[in-house]
Amino acid sequence: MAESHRKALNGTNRETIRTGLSEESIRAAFLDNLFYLQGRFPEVATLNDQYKALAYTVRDRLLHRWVATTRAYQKANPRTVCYLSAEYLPGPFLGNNLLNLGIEEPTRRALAGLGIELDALLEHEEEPGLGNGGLGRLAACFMDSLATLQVPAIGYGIRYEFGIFDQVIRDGGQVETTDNWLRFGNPWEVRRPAIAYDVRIGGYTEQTTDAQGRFGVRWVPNEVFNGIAVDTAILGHGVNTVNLLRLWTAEAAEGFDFHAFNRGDYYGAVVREVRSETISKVLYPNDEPEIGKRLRLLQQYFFVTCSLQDMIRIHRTTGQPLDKFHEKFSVQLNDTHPAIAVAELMRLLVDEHQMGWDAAWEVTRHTFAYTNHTLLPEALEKWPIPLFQNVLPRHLEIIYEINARFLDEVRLRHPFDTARVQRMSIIDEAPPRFVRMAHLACVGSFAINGVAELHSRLLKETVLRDFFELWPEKFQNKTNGVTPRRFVMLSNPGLSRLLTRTLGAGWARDPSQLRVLERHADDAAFQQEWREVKRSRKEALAARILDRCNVSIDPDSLFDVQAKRIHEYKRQHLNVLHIVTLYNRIKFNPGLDITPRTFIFGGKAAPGYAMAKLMIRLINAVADVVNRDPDVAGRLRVVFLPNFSVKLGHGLYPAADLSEQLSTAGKEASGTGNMKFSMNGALTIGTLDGANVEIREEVGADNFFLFGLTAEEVVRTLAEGYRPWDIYNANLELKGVIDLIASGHFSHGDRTVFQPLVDHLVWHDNYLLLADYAGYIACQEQAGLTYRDSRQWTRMSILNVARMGKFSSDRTIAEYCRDIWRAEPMAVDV
Ligand code: 4GP
Repeated sequence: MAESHRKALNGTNRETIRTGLSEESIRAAFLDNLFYLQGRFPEVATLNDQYKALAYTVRDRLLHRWVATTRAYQKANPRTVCYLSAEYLPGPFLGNNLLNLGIEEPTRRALAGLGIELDALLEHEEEPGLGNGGLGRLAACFMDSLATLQVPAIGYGIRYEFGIFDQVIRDGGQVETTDNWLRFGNPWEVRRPAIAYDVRIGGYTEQTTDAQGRFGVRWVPNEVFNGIAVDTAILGHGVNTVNLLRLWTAEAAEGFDFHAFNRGDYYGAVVREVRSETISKVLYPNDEPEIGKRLRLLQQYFFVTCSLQDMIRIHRTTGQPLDKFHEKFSVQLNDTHPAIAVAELMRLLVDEHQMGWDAAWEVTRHTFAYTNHTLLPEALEKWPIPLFQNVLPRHLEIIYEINARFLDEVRLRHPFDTARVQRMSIIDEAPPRFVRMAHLACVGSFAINGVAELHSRLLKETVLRDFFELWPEKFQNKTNGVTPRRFVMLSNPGLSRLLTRTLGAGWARDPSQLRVLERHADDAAFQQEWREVKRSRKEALAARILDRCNVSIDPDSLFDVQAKRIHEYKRQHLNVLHIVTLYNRIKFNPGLDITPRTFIFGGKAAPGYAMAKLMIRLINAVADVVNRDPDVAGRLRVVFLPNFSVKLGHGLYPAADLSEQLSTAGKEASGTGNMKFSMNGALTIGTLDGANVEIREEVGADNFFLFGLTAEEVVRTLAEGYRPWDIYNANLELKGVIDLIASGHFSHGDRTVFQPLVDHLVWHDNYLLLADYAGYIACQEQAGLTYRDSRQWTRMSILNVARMGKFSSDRTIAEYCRDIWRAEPMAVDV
């Protein structure tokens, strides 16, 4: 045993080594884990060994609380929230767990004593990118808030072997590479081979008769495989509650291929195994039509059936009958991805547990609630019937039955209205016929919600209007929120310290306390400290950008940031039109006095979304020219930060001065990046869309840069026959910008590169960039001028933070608990 190890263990017993929170216990535990789990001693340990040893040290402290929580839940049998989500984007765990355990400082010292820097280990962690963007990150914020509010909950999902692709920028364009996040193993997960369920696929159904002469249905699948539980502990902040994130991984069913094997078909069996494991192999991108993606439907069914079987198992351990299932569990469908759950629960209850149809339907429709996350028609899932029939023949029968009964209800309410019946049907009759998953979700749920006030209203008025007319009582709004622990405390420790010194430590759990900051908004000394915090985050980001992108940026310039998925509706190209406008202005007037700006972009485009990829190419092309042009040096800089992730977000939100929220009004369901920026003191330039509306209401119109058409004006403009060509011709500055892009100025003289984008703007422009251009440019001018008045800007920044309390995900979760889940907190002792 290494001398250092022996010394560290001296006088420490097993209990404190596993659970103690002092510097000494942590150091002893770290060395113990380094030795026994990694087989290393300090002198030879690699960074990865050190990271693992620390992660296990922290995990021990979680497990202690996890066991206590499970015991407490077992004893009290509380009502439990189950969050079904095909995506989770939790971000790195190490820092967050240290924060929630309250042991960051002793850990830092314990490592420093061994000559190891905590920050290097934090940086080393590879995050699970098991989501595309907002929807997956929201699920992770909700898990954090559920645990922090001590609400019994399980998050169910898929343990993708490859998460969202890694983005590399090559020759100015996006290149996707596989995200091999499990390469070095994942110290946070615990595999539970004993918690495994059969997943059946394909085949046919047949009628059966039991001994009492009752008819039933038997599903004879042609494939069976297993879903195995892989658990991650989710600790609340400053509490002992550890909830479960249970992700399923697919494996060949044990014994299923014995046949093949006995016949000597060893390779046949192995191939089948490979095929089963493909199910949880890779995360699909959003923003691409999924029609025909059989594997995607398999994934959805896979995690839904495992999760429901797991809930039934848990419920049975309580000794309660299955007709009380909905009293034990409230199951939230995170968008339509898990909507097959409605049919699957019916199948499990009726076919597997011999419940009558009506009783099973009573349970089912009191179990589920559905959250919609998008109004974009292309994102509303529907599955072609031939595919569905092929994969889930029994579920199709069940859906037909649910639909027949449902449409009878519609006919009773609206006699003679066949158009309505067709519109509302779960089956879209247009060839080849489709299953509409949103309709299945609406019919099978007792509550339906949007994610911001405007979005919930538009849902009722547009996509789900018929359902709203039928069941107005089901409809609710739950405005999104984000966790202030990860997005302020963890990612912005300087701001966090300033807030705690000024307000006391309570703000992170009760962010309404931030309001007290209003009193300090004009205090010159406080303002100075506020600016220093921002400045230090900007310097850190500048260093990172220099390191990763080899571009040097000036921390005194205005950091103007847009970080989110790349999509036409999010209008990163409107931002580019502004950059080129400034560029042209300086070129025409070299002495022009403008506020120096650094434009920073981050975000991925779906691999099959050509226009979004062209937008990335445009950003990089403009960056390339602008950053090399001596005429604009010191005034304009443009950076595309590759491979945006939660971890990169930690460095980006605190460093931003201006947050770009440019979506065409009516298109962004809520947005959550907008909240993260504003909570870190960035001011927003944005449209009246999604949660921007409510952010502006909270922070005050004077502290928000508003531009653009309203959702109603957007609809009207398009209905009246929108002609972007006319706007292009009428606005000379805009024309100059578009012509410069079209001329090949940013593409080495090649006029073809950006032609599809330019043509689309001047001839179609269905996201109305040109209509909003003039307003946006004027608003940006205002923002630039305001930035020069640093007292005024700082005041606005302070007021933004002071008034963002509403957007803590704790508020959102408390509302879900009260209005939808009827779930109560339950404290856990250790
Ligand atoms: C996103 C929405 O686009 C975003 O507005 C919202 O804030 C977020 O969900 C969480 O509700 N949708 C997705 C998706 O990420 O994949 O549909």
